[in-house]
Formats: sequence, structure tokens, C-alpha cells
Amino acid sequence: MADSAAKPWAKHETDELYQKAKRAKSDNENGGGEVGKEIECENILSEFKTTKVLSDSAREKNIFIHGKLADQDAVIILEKTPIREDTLAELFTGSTLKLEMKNDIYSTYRLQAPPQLNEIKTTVVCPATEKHIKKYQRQESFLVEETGADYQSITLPYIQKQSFSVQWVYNILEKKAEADRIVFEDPDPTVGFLLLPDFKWDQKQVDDLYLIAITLQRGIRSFRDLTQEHLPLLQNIFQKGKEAILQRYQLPASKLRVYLHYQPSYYHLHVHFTKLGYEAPGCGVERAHLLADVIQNLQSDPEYYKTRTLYFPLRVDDGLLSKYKEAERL
Ligand code: M7G
Repeated sequence: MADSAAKPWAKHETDELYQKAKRAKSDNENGGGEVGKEIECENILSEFKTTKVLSDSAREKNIFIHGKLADQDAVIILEKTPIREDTLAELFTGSTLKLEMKNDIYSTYRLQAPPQLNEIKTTVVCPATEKHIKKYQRQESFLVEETGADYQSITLPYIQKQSFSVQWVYNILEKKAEADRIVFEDPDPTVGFLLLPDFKWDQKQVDDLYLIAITLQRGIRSFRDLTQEHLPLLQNIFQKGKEAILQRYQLPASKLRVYLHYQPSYYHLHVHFTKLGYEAPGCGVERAHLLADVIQNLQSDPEYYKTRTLYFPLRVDDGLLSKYKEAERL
């Protein structure tokens, strides 16, 4: 693990959050209703009934499962987390070892780590919609070519009816959820944004750093809606986002991949900040567009994203793909 300098930060941060979370437990029990604090809670997963494994990866050590939680559809994501350098001493001294085989100078073991070093990052989406279940299912994809006219006649009508709810985004903007996770906030109504950890990141190490900047302005669905008038907003997110990450995580701009997705899953403008070198899901060229390029494109042509043909992958059972097929655009 490379960024050992950042570990004291990580440990301090998570310990503090954990303590705060424990204090928050009673608030929550009193019906505070705030979502997103890390609290000790009952094991709701003991009632989970698996319907189907949507996808899994031995390499990434994760599994996406569809099932029922109290009769509601749910998606559960289980993911083994990286081994941290700052926990090695505890891992070596506090574990038990079971020998699997020994041959000459080679031996393999099963190490049973203390429970606190053996956590599985768990994400629960409940109630999950059909669209969530499809999102996490491994599927074949097709590259779609979308002209400016296609966007108006095919994509826009579809996303206006079919896209994921952005209630979670509004909860963040209104500080009803994840307020204690905000890393940076610019409250300006036009160029302002909130920067906070993406829920894919457990914040325990900077190697897989992942934050999102969410614009305060509502109604900008994706970069198809951007024109030159949004340049100050984009430049502000780029500049202040990088500064905030340097200050908090000691990670310079030269170590960051800052980009937008097209198509996004959630149509409220947001920017992804990930650590360069970390292969975040969706960071491939067919989906991720560097914010630096987006800014330059708008500087050279105010109508760039209204008129350009854009390419993006769609999964085989994505309703939008059917629309492109119906329109004989595929
Ligand atoms: P996207 O490009 O719209 O979709 O990015 P993607 O999920 O297909 O990449 C939305 C980003 O927001 C993703 O990186 C998600 O992991 C993240 N995200 C989604 N939800 C529902 C939440 C949430 O409730 N809290 C936080 N902090 N991040 C979320």
C-alpha cells in the first residue's frame, strides 16, 4: 500500500466518525430520520432472502445480490476491502494461522483475522427498483452513437420518464443525509457545490479515493445541458474540488482523475474525483469525460454538448437501447 503517509489521517477520520456515529445512535432511535450516519445497528441482513446473484468477481472480491428484505426487493453489494498498511501489526499479532501446505521453502496458510480487520463493505439498496436490479446485473453492452438530434428525440424523452430518482442527491443538498461526510461546501447558488465521499469509497485508504461534487443548481441533467454560461460553475468545481482534496487528503491535482459520466445514472450534474491509477467502475473512455476537456470544449464552442455526436455503452436490456433499436439507430 503506497500512501502510508495518509494512514494516520484515515484512522483518525474513521475512528472519529465511528465515535460520532455511536453518539448518533440514540438520535436516530428517537426518530431523527437522518440517513447516512455510521451507527451500530441490528443485523437487518439476517432476514435477507437471496433471489439471484446478479454478478460477482473473484478478482474484485465483490458480489451483487438481488433478494428480498422484509418482502421488499433489495440489492446487496458485498465487497472485501483492501488490506491497510496501518493495520498490519495488529493483523500479524492478533490472527490465527491454519497451515494449508508446505513444500520446500513454500507454505500457504489461511489467516483468520480479528473481526475488526475482517470487515466487508456492504451496500444495501432497498426498496430496489427493476432499474437498480438491471444496473447491477452483468450484461452485454452495445456502443450507441447519439447525435444532438437523437438526444432530443430519443434520449431526452426516455430519461424524463425513466431515470433513477435523485432524492438521495436532494437529501445531501438539504443536509438531510450524509451531512457529516461533507468534505467541502461552496454555498454560492450559481457556482456552488458540495464535495463528499462517493458511497463506493470506505474512506479507509486514499488508494481508492472516490469523491463526488454535486452542484447546488438543480435541473442540469448531464453535460448535454451545459453551455458556456456554465463555465464558471465547472471551473469552480474543478479548482476548489482539487484544493479541498489536497488539503484533506494530501493528494495533489496531478494524482486525480476528475470526470463526468455520459450517460450518468443520476441526472443531476455531478463530477467524479478519483485517484489516478485506481480503476474505478465506469472510468473507461466510453463513459468518462475529463472535466478539463469538457471545460475546453465549451470554451471553444458554447454549443459543443448540444450538437456533438456522443458515444456511450448501453446494456442489452436497457430500455434506452430498445428505443435506439426502434428508431433504427443501432
Ligand atoms: P453516475 O455517473 O450518475 O452513475 O454517478 P454510476 O453509479 O453509474 O457511476 C453517481 C455516483 O454517485 C456514483 O459514483 C455512485 O456510487 C454515487 N452514489 C450513488 N448513490 C445513490 C449515492 C449515495 O446515496 N451517496 C453517495 N455519497 N454517493 C452515491
